[in-house]
Amino acid sequence: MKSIDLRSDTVSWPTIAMREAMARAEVGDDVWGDDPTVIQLQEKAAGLVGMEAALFVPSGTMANLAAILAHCGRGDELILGNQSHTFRYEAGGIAALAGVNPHTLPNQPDGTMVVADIEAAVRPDDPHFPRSRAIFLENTHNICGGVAIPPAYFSSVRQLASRHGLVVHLDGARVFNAAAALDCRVTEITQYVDSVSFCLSKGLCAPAGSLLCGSFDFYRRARRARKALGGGMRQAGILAAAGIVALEQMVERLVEDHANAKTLATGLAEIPGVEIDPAAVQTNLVFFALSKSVPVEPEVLVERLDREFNVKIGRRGGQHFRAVTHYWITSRTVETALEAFRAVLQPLQ
Ligand code: TLP
Repeated sequence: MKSIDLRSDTVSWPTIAMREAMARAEVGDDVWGDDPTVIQLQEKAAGLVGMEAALFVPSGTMANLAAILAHCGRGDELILGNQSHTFRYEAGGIAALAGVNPHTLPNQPDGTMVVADIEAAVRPDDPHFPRSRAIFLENTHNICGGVAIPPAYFSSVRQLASRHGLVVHLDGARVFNAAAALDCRVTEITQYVDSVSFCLSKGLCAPAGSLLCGSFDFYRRARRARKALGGGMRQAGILAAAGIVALEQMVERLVEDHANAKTLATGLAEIPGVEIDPAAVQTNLVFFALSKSVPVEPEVLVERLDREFNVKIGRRGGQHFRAVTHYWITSRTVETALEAFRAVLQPLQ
């Protein structure tokens, strides 16, 4: 039996249509700009988010770092959330490789940073200070619960950034989930930012790759940064072919993942000792905690679900967990996963 893998949407494997497209893909050397399938993917991606150009990169982490390198110089300062993926989970590349000063502000439960806090964080022109250069936003916001941040917030940050001559980058690893949850076009969000990265390899199921999108000029700088980071790939059309299928076939269906996440959250809420507010689940990320009153240790829950029921969930420290729905998690598998949770957490009832 295949496992029910809820650790992340990154674990989703490519669809049959993707594998077929990969086998047929026309390829060339993309470092030389010769790969027709990569070019097609990049044009499609740029069009989707309403930008002039898009660059195919191996991962979301590289997309964000290439964006930093393209926007900022050494010693510049970047304003970003203290719960942002770039600050917390990208191996400190911002400092180690870009030489950029991270200026973190508290993320609110809705995934935003308070606009007045951002304004107050912008440095005056004084040789004592680093130069404020960019603002990083994230949508959906992963750690804040997979919440979708509406376009109006992006509009306010844009106005503030323009007043101070700052650029805005969006880590939109799951920006199509955000648009689906908000029932808006993705361009309603991306129109307010200078650059956006999004991932093909999460809910969209492609085996690898992200797109970094912005102006032609930004694209040229990002392409140089990608080369410096070792992210120039040769016959990358094999991967891009799966990405094209992802954009054509997997975006519209993300609402199904959100519905399954809601069912999972609702089912978990009915199990005594599981702490979760199903109303707070907006997309495909389900965060929950185990009350200390439950006589099951967190590591035992993870281990028994896996060993006895083939259900994998993410452990987030302490009593906290994350379960993520994606294409390979159907409404049936959600029910099976819930039965496993019940078997471990309420064996005598
Ligand atoms: N997130 C992964 C882990 O790294 C935590 C996950 O399982 O959710 N931005 C955001 C908002 C992300 O959630 C991720 C991956 C990335 C960037 C990085 O993407 P990759 O893994 O392609 O480098």
